[in-house]
Amino acid sequence: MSRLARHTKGALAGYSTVVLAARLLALIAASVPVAMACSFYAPSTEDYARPRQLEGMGGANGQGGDSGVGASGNGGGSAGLAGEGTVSEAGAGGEAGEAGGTGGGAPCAPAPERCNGVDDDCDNIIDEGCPTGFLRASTTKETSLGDSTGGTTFADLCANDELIVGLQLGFSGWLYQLTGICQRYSLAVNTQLTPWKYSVAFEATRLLPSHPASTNGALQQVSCAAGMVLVGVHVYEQYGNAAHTGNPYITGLSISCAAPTFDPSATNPQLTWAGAVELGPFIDSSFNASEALRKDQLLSNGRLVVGLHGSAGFWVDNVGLTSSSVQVLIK
Ligand SMILES: [Ca+2]
Ligand SMILES: [Ca+2]
Repeated sequence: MSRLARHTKGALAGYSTVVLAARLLALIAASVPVAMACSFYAPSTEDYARPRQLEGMGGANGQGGDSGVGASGNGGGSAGLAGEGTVSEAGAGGEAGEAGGTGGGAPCAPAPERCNGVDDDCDNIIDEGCPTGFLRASTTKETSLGDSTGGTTFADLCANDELIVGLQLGFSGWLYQLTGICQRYSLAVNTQLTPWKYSVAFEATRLLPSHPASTNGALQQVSCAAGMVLVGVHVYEQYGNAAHTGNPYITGLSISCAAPTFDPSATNPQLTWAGAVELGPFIDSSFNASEALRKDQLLSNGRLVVGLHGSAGFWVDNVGLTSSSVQVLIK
């Protein structure tokens, strides 16, 4: 039944023809602004959640009726009914909104927290106990290799989010320049798997300062395979005579590489590695295997190379690794 017909039916009961005519006129006068007001109003989803605002509109319509003449009192009352009708319609909308709210806020059923982007255990924290990044610990200068003398010391560090992944060597009879190669690393997350799988991602590389700063030596970069980082260095020293007197020189060099991994469920997870692979030796024409003395610096598991140190003058006197451990940050 239309609003106007509904109001007319209610208004007809118990009135004479004259009174009815006057009341009908009052009803029409009162209903027009209500209909106009409603025609401008199209409830939105947000309005469904605010039925009080709609009640206010109904009240305003009723006041409009009071300002009329004659049967203004009745008109006001009818307009009030019309306003109530609007509120009733708005109330139906409000119920629909509540139904939607119930669907979105289903009771949380606690389950063991997993790394999946969801608050499984219902403590309002998403993925607590899951990896969020890496943090390098303090650094240690490992024993340097090489017995040549006369150079000045140097020490260079990669940035906190970088690891040494290789060396740039400058040979000219023996090692005339050394440069570290740093590579950025970060936490990678595969969200296609459940639970999410975490790993180490590698990005851009850059060179540390060279020692000495300039060289006539032939440059070559020796780097670990993709996904692997430096965990050791091995130098070959040669003396200029069979008695091994005087100053020795570094005529060859090898590097050891390993792939850093981590177990997020460990008590204090950190980057670890196993099964180092040696690359080299990288040598110059003066290298003589029968004369060369090998010296090794292989880090222990959990230690990674984050810088180089040593000494150099006209050539490289000795080579040292600067190591650190890398903690896996947990939320
Ligand atoms: Ca949680
Ligand atoms: Ca989770």
